[in-house]
Amino acid sequence: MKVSPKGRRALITGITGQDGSYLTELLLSKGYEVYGLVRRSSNDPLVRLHNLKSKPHIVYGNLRDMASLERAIKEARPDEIYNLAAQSDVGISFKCPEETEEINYYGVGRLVNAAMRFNPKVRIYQASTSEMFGKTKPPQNEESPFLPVSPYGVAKLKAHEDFVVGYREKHGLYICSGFLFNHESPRRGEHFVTRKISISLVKVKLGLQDRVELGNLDAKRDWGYAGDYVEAMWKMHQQKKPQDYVVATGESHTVRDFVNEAAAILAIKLHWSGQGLREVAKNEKRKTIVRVNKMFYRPTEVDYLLGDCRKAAKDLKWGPQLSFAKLVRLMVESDLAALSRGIK
Ligand code: NDP
Ligand code: GDR
Repeated sequence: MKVSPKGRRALITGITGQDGSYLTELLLSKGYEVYGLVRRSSNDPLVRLHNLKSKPHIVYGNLRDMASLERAIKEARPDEIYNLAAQSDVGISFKCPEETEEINYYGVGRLVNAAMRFNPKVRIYQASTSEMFGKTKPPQNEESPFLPVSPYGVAKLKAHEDFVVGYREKHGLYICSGFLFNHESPRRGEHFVTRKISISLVKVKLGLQDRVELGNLDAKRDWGYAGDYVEAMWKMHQQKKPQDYVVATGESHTVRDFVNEAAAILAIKLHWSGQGLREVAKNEKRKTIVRVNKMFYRPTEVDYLLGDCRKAAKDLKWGPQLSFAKLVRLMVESDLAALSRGIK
């Protein structure tokens, strides 16, 4: 018999991030009592949560601080934990590898140990990532080898091996990893490439910016919609046994494709020329709109991600709802509306 989620308690770490906001909406709509772990910040960390009709409970804590996690878990008394907190920027992980490991690896260990001590029956979702597949040839699925090439990917892989697979086997803990491929939305952080393109091209359209500078235009990513992906996280917690799942669309596009799709929505006609660091896209008036800047290249790159999510489709009855074209449109139109309001 299925237990109704109504009245169940969930703790979301990373609630202030993109996924945290969508997951909060989903769990509140299902009747969960939602607690969100928030770390102190000099800015308003709750900006993505302001428009929610009902509100989650906020508990202060940090994945770097064991005592704070123990306190948060004691207060939230969760049946389900969603560990979304991370230093999630792959590019920054090359610049801050220790901080990345501290949060994305040791932080997971702290959270899992604190949770298990409090309630050995707790269910934990760990936000694993396609970045762990790294250089592995596409399509990538649950059986594919892991070959991460960034400090971010390495830390996430170690967390998966030690605390997800390891604790499931050693302690019988209900813990699972979602190997989520890139997922985007109007709430995506502005330094990730999709949102950077969407905001920048809107600004170009409105005359607020001359051009956008990008790194590797040939990188291929399997981009889905964050609102769809949080549904898969929840479904992973409703299974009889904890298992790991790839969550993806099964379609891959280059960064250049994303630029073209966004530009077309804004009726900016782009003409590409040159190669590598000299590649540019100009508009009809021969003004440069996109330029490559090696500053945005990474020391090592994941070239091609393409997820095979047949296991999630079969077991979880999950599938992506929003196409690539609709996702780009959603992001561009949202930025256009917000920025147009700003200049009125
Ligand atoms: P975001 O960068 O939007 O959010 C990250 C969250 O982690 C923020 O709430 C941030 O808080 C919090 N956080 C960071 N460090 C700490 C810390 N030391 N203690 C407590 N909280 C902390 O990421 P997304 O929402 O995009 O991603 C969610 C998770 O899924 C991440 O773990 C990410 O690595 C993973 N993932 C994401 C994918 C994607 O395409 N979006 C794909 C695959 C995996 P603050 O607001 O204070 O910075
Ligand atoms: P990624 O996302 O590294 O895949 O990690 P990001 O959007 O940062 O990069 C995607 C690809 O675009 C290339 N790129 C650029 N990237 C950024 N950020 N800025 C640029 O100017 C630029 N130009 C080209 C990158 O080199 C890369 O190939 C995201 C994060 O959400 C992780 O937390 C998550 O685990 C993975 O997705 C799956």
